Amino acid sequence: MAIINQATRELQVKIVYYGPAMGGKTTNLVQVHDHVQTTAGNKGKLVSLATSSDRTLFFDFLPIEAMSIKGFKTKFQLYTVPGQVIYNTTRQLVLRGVDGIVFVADSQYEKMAENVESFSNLEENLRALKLNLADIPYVLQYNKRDLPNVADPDYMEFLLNNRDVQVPSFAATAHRCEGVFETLNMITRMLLNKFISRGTPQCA
Ligand SMILES: Nc1nc2c(ncn2[C@@H]2O[C@H](COP(=O)(O)OP(=O)(O)OP(=O)(O)O)[C@@H](O)[C@H]2O)c(=O)[nH]1
Ligand SMILES: [Mg+2]
Repeated sequence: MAIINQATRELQVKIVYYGPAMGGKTTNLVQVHDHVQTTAGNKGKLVSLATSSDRTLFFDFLPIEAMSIKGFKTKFQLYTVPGQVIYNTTRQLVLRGVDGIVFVADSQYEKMAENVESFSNLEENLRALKLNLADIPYVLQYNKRDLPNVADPDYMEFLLNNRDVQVPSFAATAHRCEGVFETLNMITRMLLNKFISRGTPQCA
């Protein structure tokens, strides 16, 4: 749940990067951290809790501060979940208080079953938190487009973006920073629209 502090005029929003193991969630945060343009001093530190082989063990966390909008200083907290199937309890914990989601799918053809499974796991975990995906702003990212064995984006749309309301989706090659900011800009815009333009602020 976004925290809006009327006294300090700050809006704090939590975005979770979700998706199958090795899809590129951590890579997105690393690229955001390396390239984000902020005024001096407000770029947060990327905290990663990973194994020696770089698999996310608990989560990654990156706070970034955006410009003031309508007098509110906005702070985005970016988290990743561990994609490995066994870490489901951790995924549920990281999802608590989520405001927006970036689902990072792996475009390699042989990963389609894992993408679909991870997407259903997201819906299940939200349900366990009494949340409904339809009520949460989210975007899809089709990552690893540089690899030779990728599925057609239309096929990925058919598998992952076939609900009543379609959401924005982006092709990406995260380790080259392609598509990373397009994805982040869209989810932040959707969240700002929700919380500042239309939303009724809730005091912290
Ligand atoms: N070829 C290619 N490799 C990528 C791309 N994005 C990420 N990778 C690589 O894929 C591997 C896994 O990326 P991570 O960002 O650690 O994946 P993750 O989704 O955080 O994985 P978990 O933490 O296990 O859930 C790393 O070796 C990345 O460098 C991409 O667009 N193309
Ligand atoms: Mg990771």
